[in-house]
Amino acid sequence: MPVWERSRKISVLAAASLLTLGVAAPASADEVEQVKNGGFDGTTDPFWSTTGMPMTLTDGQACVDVPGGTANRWDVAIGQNDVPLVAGQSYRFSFDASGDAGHVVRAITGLAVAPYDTYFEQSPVLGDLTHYSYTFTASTDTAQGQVAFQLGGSPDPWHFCLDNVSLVGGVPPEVYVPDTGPRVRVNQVAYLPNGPKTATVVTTATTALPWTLNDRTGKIVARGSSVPRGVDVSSGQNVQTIDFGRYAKAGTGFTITADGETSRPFDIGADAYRALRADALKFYYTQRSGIAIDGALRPGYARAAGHVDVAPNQGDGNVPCQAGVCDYRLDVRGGWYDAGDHGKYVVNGGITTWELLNEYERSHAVRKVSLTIPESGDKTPDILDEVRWELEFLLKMQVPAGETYAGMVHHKIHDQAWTGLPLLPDQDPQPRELHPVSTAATLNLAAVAAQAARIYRAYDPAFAKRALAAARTAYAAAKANPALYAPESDGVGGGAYNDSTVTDEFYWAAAELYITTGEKQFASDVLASPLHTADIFGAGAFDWAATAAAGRLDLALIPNRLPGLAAVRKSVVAGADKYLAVQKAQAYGIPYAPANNMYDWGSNSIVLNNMVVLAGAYTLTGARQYRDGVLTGVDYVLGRNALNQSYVTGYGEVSSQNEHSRWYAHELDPALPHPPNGTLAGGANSSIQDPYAQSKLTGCVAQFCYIDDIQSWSTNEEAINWNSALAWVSSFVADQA
Ligand code: 9MR
Repeated sequence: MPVWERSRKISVLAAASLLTLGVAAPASADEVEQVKNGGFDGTTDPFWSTTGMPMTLTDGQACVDVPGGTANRWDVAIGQNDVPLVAGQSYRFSFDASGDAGHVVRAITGLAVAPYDTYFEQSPVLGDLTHYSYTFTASTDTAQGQVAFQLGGSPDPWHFCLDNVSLVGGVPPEVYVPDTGPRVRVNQVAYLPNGPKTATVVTTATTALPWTLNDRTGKIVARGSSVPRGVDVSSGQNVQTIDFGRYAKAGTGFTITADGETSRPFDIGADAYRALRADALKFYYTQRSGIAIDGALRPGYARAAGHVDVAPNQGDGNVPCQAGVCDYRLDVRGGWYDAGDHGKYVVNGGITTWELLNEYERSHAVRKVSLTIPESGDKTPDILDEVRWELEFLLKMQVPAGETYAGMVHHKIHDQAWTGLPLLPDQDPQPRELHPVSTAATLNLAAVAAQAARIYRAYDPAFAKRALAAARTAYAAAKANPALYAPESDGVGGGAYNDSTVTDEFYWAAAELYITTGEKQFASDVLASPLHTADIFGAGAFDWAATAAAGRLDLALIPNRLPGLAAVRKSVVAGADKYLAVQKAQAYGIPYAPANNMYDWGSNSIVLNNMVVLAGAYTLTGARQYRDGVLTGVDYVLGRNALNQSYVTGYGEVSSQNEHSRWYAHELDPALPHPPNGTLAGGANSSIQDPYAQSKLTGCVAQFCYIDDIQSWSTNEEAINWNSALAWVSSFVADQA
């Protein structure tokens, strides 16, 4: 697991929810204080403070004048080291603090020595002296723990006082119970008037229940009986389903009532999907690296250009390789930040670019959608202008002619070490490094540059030519270096994106090169690939690591003359049939049922990508069940789920809004924005790799392995490859209206 912001936070919940659940409170062990002299009796020892920021004892409190003008929270701090922590033990971390109004303290428990992992953090906004208390469970054993109060990041100087610092071990662990609201679960955004409409009700009843559909005035406009479905595996809940698809009138503020519960409100209409199609794509402008974000285009989101060689950034204009990897430097400015971090990774950029360009090729209406970006108003569709920002970056990652591995592509470029949150892109002080080339990255460039060549030809023939030349060079280089794999171990300062199976990338690249050029050599490679006839539609159809379906879908759906296309198309329909069967078997209508009920990292994007296959089958056959499969699948992402929430910021009555991001870090700093509307959260992830999710969700059943907190990077990050799935599917849905 990459060493990144290891942190956890806990709100005070415990006793009340234990009672309502009827769960016995855990027996308490001896509670032991771990902090020495937390009351600052006569001295501030053994607390330390950053050089240049002395502590003074004032009325029995430790106070400091915090200097202004520092960049990061951790640049100035007070703390105590040598605090022991025992893995699995729960601690109550409490203190009294005051500060000039509106300033923030980042209170952490972490490691006092490199790599300074944070195990638990809270960032309360200060004012008058207030008592703060949190409970968390330690994930690591160490004798070198610390409690610290980080005070940096303010442009102006301010005053901070601290008292009664305490870390008590052996306290009862906290039991987290998500607030899931009414038991009737609906798509909180909208159902299409001419689409299927299904809801799920969580109930102890095992026989059919009456339900009503009420309009915004409360008038009953339809009624029926639900269908008992037994215990749903993905949630562990006993559920029934409600089919109100026969009601086809548009309107707003509908609700469903069943079993004494009334759902959150929803619309019937298509407007929301036209808005979502635009918002899901507008997401990319504010992910851009190397350009200032214009507040006139994105009110509330203006920020300075990131990584353009202006201090404290080290910049992406002249980036060296990691030690021993190469002796040249590259200008790799531009592109999109991958996710909530400041890294830029070719394989994830590749699949994202493919999906957005595929949206352009498959959904005609998207060509006219304005994304309010600096390029809006030129002759090129906005979606292509936005994708071009990434394509230019991907092309820069290719090793120049004359160098070792010329034509291959560097796997990624990111910080030398992980940074913390919040951190605006232009404030990142870390050195940037190019990581080794990989066969996977090289084939990603070959695939998307080939795809781009046929798409941009109509708008910019010179660029199309350049892209195709780069694609050919990359493909040849990958054939000459077919087994240079990005290792799992390369995960410091950025994600590993390790991948040691590249038959799928070879197949995909050959397919795109063939579709664009029609050349025999590429057709032969496609036909010779074992993946061409394999069943590639597994639990998830495609993602950054598994790209064969991108090739298969394009061969089936983008005009080309490959021999045997009938079988290719049939295979896509067969894949869609599998996802339909999975969807029908599940009472929440999810076209995803991973082995052992283990939801994968970024599961929302997998759910959506499986719907891209359903949509492909609809295009190929015109059979309504595939279209309905997509429309029903969307319900899950927008609120018809065990947590009763939409995973798209700003869409639905209750939606994710604290996605893990260094610059949309509103939860940590009220001066920063939430992610923009139309941002998709990664979603339920059974492996809950981050300590915060572990502290809340250990033992969670599939759909429940999610929490809308900025610290949960394994369940709640935002990412370019997840939003591309949302953009693709929302465009398809908007097109059905
Ligand atoms: O989405 C990626 C997931 O499939 C991997 O299992 C995980 C660990 O390597 O990394 C995820 O991608 C993250 C990347 O490594 C760094 N930027 C943020 C990405 C989303 O969480």
